[in-house]
Amino acid sequence: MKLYYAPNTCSLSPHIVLRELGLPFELVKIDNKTKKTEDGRDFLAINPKGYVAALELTEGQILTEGPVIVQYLAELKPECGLMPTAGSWERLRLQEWLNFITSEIHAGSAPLFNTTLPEEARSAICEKLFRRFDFLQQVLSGSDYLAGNTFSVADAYLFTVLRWCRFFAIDLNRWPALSAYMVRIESRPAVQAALLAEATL
Ligand SMILES: N[C@@H](CCC(=O)N[C@@H](CS)C(=O)NCC(=O)O)C(=O)O
Repeated sequence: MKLYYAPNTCSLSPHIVLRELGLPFELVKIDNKTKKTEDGRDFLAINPKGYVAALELTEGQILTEGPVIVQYLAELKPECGLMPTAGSWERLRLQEWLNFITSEIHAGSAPLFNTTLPEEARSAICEKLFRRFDFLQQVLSGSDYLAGNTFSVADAYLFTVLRWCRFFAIDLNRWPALSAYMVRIESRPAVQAALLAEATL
């Protein structure tokens, strides 16, 4: 498998999951501005949507959309327990988390990367985002992980998008359970290895 990624983006989530599962894979870096791969190929020919993450399967298909990629990967090695069994209530809860992260935190915070955003728009985005953080603070005050008592693909994703707060000058210490969660997830060997490989440590 090949993971098309760009440092400091949402592709870190499937990257972490690949390492947590101990699956063999190759990393291919994308320049998100030029849409070229590091070996000079046109990324738009690989993923016409033009964004990471994209996973090239051994059979040649390209799978996109981070929340779907991590579910595909976890399903390859169910014994690793990164996702509850299909058909269970716990699986639905996990999907509920993935959807919350993608729509409320990922899409909810990504506009803050735009440095020309007027202050009014930034405040409105932060006001809504901080309500989501308040909710996460409540949940993570009573649990080390999002779904159940163990690390799951949802944690790889939440860690990835909350990490962007450093670029937005948002101090996560305002939500002590969230900042403790970030330290907890970052200390995992697979997360350390992914960060090191992307050279963003
Ligand atoms: N819906 C996609 C969104 C992916 C996405 O937002 N990728 C960003 C990085 S976090 C990107 O590559 N943006 C570049 C672009 O849109 O041109 C997913 O969840 O995988």
